[in-house]
Amino acid sequence: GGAVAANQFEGGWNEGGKGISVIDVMTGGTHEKMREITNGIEADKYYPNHKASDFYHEYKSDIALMAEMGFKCFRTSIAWTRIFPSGDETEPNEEGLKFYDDMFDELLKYGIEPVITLSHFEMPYHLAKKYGGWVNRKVIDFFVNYAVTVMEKYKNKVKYWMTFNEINNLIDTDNPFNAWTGAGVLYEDNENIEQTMYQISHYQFVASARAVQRAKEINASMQVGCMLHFGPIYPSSCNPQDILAGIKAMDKRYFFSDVHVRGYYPTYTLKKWERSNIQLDITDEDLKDLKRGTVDYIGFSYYKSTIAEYDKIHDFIEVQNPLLKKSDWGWAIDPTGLRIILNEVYERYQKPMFIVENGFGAYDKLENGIINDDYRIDYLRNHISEMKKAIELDGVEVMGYTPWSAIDIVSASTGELAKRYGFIYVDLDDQAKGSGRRYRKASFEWYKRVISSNGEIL
Ligand code: BGP
Repeated sequence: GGAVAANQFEGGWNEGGKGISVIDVMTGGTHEKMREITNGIEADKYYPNHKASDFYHEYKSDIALMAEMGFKCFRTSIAWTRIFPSGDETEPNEEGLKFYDDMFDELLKYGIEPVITLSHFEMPYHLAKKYGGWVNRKVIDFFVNYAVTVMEKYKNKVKYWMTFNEINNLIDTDNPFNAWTGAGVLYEDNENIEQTMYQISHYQFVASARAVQRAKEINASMQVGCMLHFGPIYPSSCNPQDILAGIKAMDKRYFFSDVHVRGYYPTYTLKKWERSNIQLDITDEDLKDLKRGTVDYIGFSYYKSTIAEYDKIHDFIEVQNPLLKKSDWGWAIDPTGLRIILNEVYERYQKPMFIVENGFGAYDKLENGIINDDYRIDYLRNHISEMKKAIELDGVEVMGYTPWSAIDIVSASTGELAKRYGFIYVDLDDQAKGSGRRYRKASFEWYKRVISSNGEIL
């Protein structure tokens, strides 16, 4: 299939009763210029997610194009603010529920299985402003109310769910976008940022665990996954210190999947909290929830790999790989890294793996209605080949593959529509100017054959 996220795709940011989300106050940026988080909507600023690719109005024709490629599933998110515009209401917005009801019916009409992320960088702005976002334990209940409402509503249309998109972004506290898009939090300079990050993470772990338990009560056949960004972090040399640096660097990622999958905090984290004197609000009930609400599968995004080099002050620093080619945004192209991460994560947890993002962002060119994206075909062909080796040679259980992105959408990090990932080109530029017409790229026909041959014809 293919993947997108509501906030990067739908547009219709204030239609159908939808409330403002944290991404709706983020202006457009570029590879060089950071996006800005404004205080509310400022009249003279440009917000790319307001219109995005306008799927909100184009969904029937876009889904018909996905069906033409032969999609068996389509990963997207439900925009929390379409269902609970402010986030703290008790009753849902019926217009929002109807939009997804109609959209899921359109997918199922073609036999396309919806795969739904509950929170993908688009939580209600009101929860950030009034409650401080996920630093507030109350947000757990608001999230669970939202999750239960949609799981109940769509219990016979959606079987596969995920809770928090790339929850492990939170650990990189030096990028303010991670806490803002992932938790509605803007760190203050004078606070203990690391303590706040772990507290936010804890509340999201508890919220995820409660959602998993409620899912099973609603429909026992539901499968709920976690969602992380995964990629190998290689040691920069065969020096044992660098090897250890690589292992400790991976703990940044494994911390999140360990809690989601095993249901308790790993010892390396407890020791970290002890030596950093991190005191969290964790109740016995929370710990019981974590244990009872472990996930059914591991959803993850794979784009690139990185390198860790021993550093006596920070344990390790991440450096670029001189042996790998990079995308125009500097992301290392490493298909073997996908096979490596599939092996390492599967052997760690023995849970089914779902690659819910894998793709190549590029400046595609539309010339006379043609987009020749052979570079994207190469990237995907090589990654699918490595995925096949992981399945056929290494015995990894891979339950699905939904490349990012089914169709051109707004980039999360830069807000650019020009950073294109889709099999389908959308004729809009970074200021939402253009016909909005859809064009099949070269990769569209290629991927259609990949799907119809179930990966035999690459
Ligand atoms: C992941 C997100 C997606 C998507 C992707 C590509 O972080 O889960 O939302 O955006 O990365 O990144 P970008 O859009 O920044 O190029």
